Amino acid sequence: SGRAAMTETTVYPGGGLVHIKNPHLESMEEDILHHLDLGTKTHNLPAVFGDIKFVCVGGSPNRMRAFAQFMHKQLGLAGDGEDLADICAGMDRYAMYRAGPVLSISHGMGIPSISIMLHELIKLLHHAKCRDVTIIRIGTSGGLGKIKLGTVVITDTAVDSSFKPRFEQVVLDDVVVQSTELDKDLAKELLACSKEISDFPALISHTMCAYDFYEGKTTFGRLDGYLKRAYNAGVRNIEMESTAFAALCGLCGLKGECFCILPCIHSLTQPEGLVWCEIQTTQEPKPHS
Ligand code: R2B
Repeated sequence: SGRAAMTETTVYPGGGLVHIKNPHLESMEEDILHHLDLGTKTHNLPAVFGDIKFVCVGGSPNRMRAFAQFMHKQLGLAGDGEDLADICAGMDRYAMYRAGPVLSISHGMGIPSISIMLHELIKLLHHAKCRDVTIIRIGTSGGLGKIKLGTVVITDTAVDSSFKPRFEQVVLDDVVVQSTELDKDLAKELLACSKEISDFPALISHTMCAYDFYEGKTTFGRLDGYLKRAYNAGVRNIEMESTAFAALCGLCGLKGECFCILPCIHSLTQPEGLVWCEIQTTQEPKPHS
């Protein structure tokens, strides 16, 4: 299956370990992963998480719970998976569930929220000495162009609001720019997997990451050709986390991929003939079954 192919063909740099660019981490007496309610002194991280191979992240806690239950059943694990425990319940910020070698974690909305979660998740994988981990964002997004509703967009490159493959972050009083390339081989593997499932429309494209839902993402006010420029730059969907996700995965040697579903139930035709589809409900899409 596609899952087996993914583990067989993926080549991981640096012996497959997760690299942390903080030279002081190893000399710390204790590392508290505050928002995950985990820590190096309070938990035996290698024993609990050392065998994790896939990490799936997505916005909402309920969706990531449903995804873990789905994986539990798919992997044929003991029990019905209905009573999976939230590993991060003590902190009430993010929700984390595990199904065999798959970790399923919510990241909330937007770059600051996913960035906090990823910092702690990546340190968790490092402390746990996990090897050859693939991390996939399974998110929601708005679509650009006449794409069938429910299409899965597999991101090859995350771009910023100027359609550039970069993530600009303020680090103390500096603006640091990082690359946002994602793993293109993994994107192709995921597309191949989608073809094994009937009625699973999927495509590979650039994903644009906006900093805010109203000022950056919702484009009902954008009738000035911006969407056409985005489309011409190869963007087919817009969400709010992909550049941070791609930059952080790249920095730490993780194979990363963004995999966004268009939960479109409303569309607006632009004067240019482009269609902007945006989520208009609090109802999150159910994981594909
Ligand atoms: C998609 O949906 C959310 C905004 O409604 C945001 O997290 C995103 O990227």
